[in-house]
Amino acid sequence: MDTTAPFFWGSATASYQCEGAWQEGGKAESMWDRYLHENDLENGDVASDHYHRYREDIETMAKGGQNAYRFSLSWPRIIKNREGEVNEEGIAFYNSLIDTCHEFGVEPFVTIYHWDLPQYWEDEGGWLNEETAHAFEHYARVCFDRFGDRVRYWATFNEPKWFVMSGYLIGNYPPALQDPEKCAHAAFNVMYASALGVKAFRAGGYEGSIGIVHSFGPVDGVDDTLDTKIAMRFADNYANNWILDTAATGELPIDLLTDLNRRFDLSYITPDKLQALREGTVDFLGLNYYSRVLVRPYTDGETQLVVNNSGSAFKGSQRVVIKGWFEQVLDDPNMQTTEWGTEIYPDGLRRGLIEVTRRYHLPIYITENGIGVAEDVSQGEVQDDYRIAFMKDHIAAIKAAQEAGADVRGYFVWSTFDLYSWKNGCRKRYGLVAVDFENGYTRTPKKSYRWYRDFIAGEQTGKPYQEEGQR
Ligand code: BGP
Repeated sequence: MDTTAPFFWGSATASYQCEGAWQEGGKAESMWDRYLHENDLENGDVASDHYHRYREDIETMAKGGQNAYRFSLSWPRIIKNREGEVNEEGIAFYNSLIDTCHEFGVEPFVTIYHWDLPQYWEDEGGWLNEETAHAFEHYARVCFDRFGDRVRYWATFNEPKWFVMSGYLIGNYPPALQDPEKCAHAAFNVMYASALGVKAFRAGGYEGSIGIVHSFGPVDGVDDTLDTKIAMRFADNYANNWILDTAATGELPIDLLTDLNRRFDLSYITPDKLQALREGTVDFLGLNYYSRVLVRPYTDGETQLVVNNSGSAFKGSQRVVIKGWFEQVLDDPNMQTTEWGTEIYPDGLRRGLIEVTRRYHLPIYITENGIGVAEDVSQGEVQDDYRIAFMKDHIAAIKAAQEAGADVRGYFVWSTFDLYSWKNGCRKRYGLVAVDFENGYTRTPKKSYRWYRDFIAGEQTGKPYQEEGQR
């Protein structure tokens, strides 16, 4: 890995959530296009119109002092069909986006898969079909071949846990299944695909480094009892270890496999695939941090997974109970939460980073961190002091972890500008820059954008940024 690279202060997006242009440039249909259209749900057909405005967006990032842009490539924009034919128009679009990054001195940090599976693979069973893993390997190789001369930072997958659990267990994302056995199978195929992608990267001798991005939920327990310790281990396996252990060490957690093997047919986990996992370990970990996982022992009842996709009306309605394993505490009245019920807990990041460092000894990038809020963008600059406070507290947690030995090399705010927030729609805004979805998709930087710009300038000049009044 390049140890001379500067610390990355950037921000992040994902193709489906920001590009729009769902039928332009020879793009094939994605599973999200199909699912949202068929169910008549708010969709990303236009999203933030980044496909047409990426130049303005990258220029704004650069003016904001950001030196890296984490974005994802759209598989259905790049590969036309199951035969693996390349869509040259899609390649041209990303060539231009990558070149624009370099023109403005912004390092492209590229995620190969951020959830927009081509529908032509979903039609064949999607992540339940091992062929999809091989198709991913082909797609990844096309990306390395076509963009590898200008991209030095790659991530195979964004958040396997989140899209696999949501798609196959909770059922609020496509393919909208609620099936624990299929969930385990999809999870394995995704980790296998990731390892095949890493192996292809190494075999091709491409420059740079490759990692995976995980939705990091460090686990805390309500007390020090043995029952809580056991529940914490189950929760850690569920929330973190099947991704981090597998990607970093090449080994799935054996106690998790033992438990799953008692319930399900795992005969698809063959020795050759286990070997591929061992050979496909990553160079770095990308951690997306939104919140910790506070755990108490399982008491009784069926598995329950309820996610708040609606904002304050359903505040407090979230539930995570995995039968026989653990219950997540989401109803503590002392918790500070967002309107969507996500706990705000910066110290989880500090402790989590120290623990991940202790376990894996790998370089880490914080590939997403941010707060989703319903904001009025029609009244000039959004005064998002809450976002500034959120970023400050989390950056302070990262610095404390660095002092304790964590090798953190970058921080990416989610998100670069307002975009489509999956099942929450465009109401849930994370951007440093406001997008007026109702009025021509105009962009207006928020107060947090200015704060981040001044903060970065302070970091880069070695004169740490101080608030007005403290100078
Ligand atoms: C992560 C995803 C992003 C993004 C973010 C915020 O899980 O990688 O794609 O959406 O979370 O989540 P949400 O939009 O559901 O609030």
